[in-house]
Amino acid sequence: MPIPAQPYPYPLPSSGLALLIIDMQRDFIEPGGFGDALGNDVSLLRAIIPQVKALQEAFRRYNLPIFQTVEGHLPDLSDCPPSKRDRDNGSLKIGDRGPMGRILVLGEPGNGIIPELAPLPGEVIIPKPGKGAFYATELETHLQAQGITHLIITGVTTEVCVQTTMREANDRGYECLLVEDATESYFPAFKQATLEMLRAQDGIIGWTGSTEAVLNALATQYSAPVMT
Ligand code: TIU
Repeated sequence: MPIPAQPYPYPLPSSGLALLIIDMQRDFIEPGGFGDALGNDVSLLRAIIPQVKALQEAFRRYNLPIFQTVEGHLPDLSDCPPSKRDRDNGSLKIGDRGPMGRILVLGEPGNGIIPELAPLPGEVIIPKPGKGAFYATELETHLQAQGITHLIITGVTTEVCVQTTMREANDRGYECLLVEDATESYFPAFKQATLEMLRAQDGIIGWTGSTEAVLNALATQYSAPVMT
């Protein structure tokens, strides 16, 4: 059953579907992290947690793959271009020590996924040094190994890491649906513009749709494994 979506229904496949959760890490959602250091109101992003959680639980229920990403750098910052570190004019730069450990460094407390969306053992977490989830990561290797062709995309922030990832995925041939109420930005106008530009021109980059539409379609198309 297709998912009601814009600009037209999204063709839900019988196999090859995965959920991609982008950067739902403390750095962007809690005070004292990278998002805060950049001068943003990080509380805005919390609004989507229930929807991302509902999608995560549904994909688990139907035994469909889930991939989460975290944006972060190696402790020696060898994978952080100086341009990225220098462009931040806040009091704390990437690699500096903040209230949640070193800013945007892999393994630090701030780099952890928020507790509400903690992955289960066996669920893949992709560390990524850039904004896109395909650049310098193992994501595509995982997707190819599992025969994934269709991605339901969620996470933060809409116009930065989420949009970059969806464009990278589209260029690689993946059919992408961005979940409108499961992605958020520090800038509401940027979120709206991103949704519109991605689905314009007959879905030039892909589709957008609601959590409810995705959940309803999943419930119709995939049956939960029988618990014994
Ligand atoms: N600053 C901002 O809006 N986003 C990022 O730096 N990274 C992600 O979007 N994950």
